[in-house]
Amino acid sequence: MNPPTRLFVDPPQPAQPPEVLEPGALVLRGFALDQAADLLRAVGQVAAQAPLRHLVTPGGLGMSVAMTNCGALGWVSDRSGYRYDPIDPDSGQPWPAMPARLRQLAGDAAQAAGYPGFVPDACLVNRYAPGTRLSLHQDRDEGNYAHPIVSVSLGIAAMFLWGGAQRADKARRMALMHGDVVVWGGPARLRFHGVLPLPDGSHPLTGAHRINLTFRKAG
Ligand code: MD3
Ligand code: FE
Repeated sequence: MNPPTRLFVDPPQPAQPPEVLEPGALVLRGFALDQAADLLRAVGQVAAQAPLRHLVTPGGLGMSVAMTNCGALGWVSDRSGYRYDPIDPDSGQPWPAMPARLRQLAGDAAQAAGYPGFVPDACLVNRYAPGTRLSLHQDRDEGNYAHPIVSVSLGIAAMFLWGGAQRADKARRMALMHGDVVVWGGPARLRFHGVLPLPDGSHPLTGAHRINLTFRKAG
């Protein structure tokens, strides 16, 4: 009999050819799998300099996702709104530099999805604990929607919600597992999307968490 935690660990998924979700959006299952431990070490170094924190929305509520950033720009939210900022408001210092292996992975994934020459200047680190969710939203704070967004999922699998151009459009559900990379660009760039509450579980590399990295060209 396996120990109970084993039941929540995703089976290893070898890298697979890109799967088209809709024009402009591709999922690369297992693309980051062989680098996952290195990526998580790099994220740990970022979080040692710029600790994960629960940002406040303009409405005054604390977000259930814990966030930090690396790169020249970081996404922040406070009572005044959402923005990309070169300075970590908690420390008054620039965000930690984007580790080369993170930038490289994002560029490689974008290339594999048909977006060559993607050089992100922002990497948002989202950490989900059991029960953490991200409600439906669009990513509209970047300067130029011509650039894709690259998303890397690590740790406990989550159910991703992927909607349409309008908030009310019916959303599809898709499991995003450890090592999966999704690239969203072109006509899919402004899709509404979100994440259902994270289930309980444990992953050997992240414990009771899911870590999602989103790479953008924000400036
Ligand atoms: C579809 N993060 O940080 S990543 C976010 O899993 C965000 O943490 C989620 O949404 C997460 O803004 C989802 C997948 C994703 C990222 C950007 C998108 C999907 C997207 C941009 C456009 C359309
Ligand atoms: Fe988003």
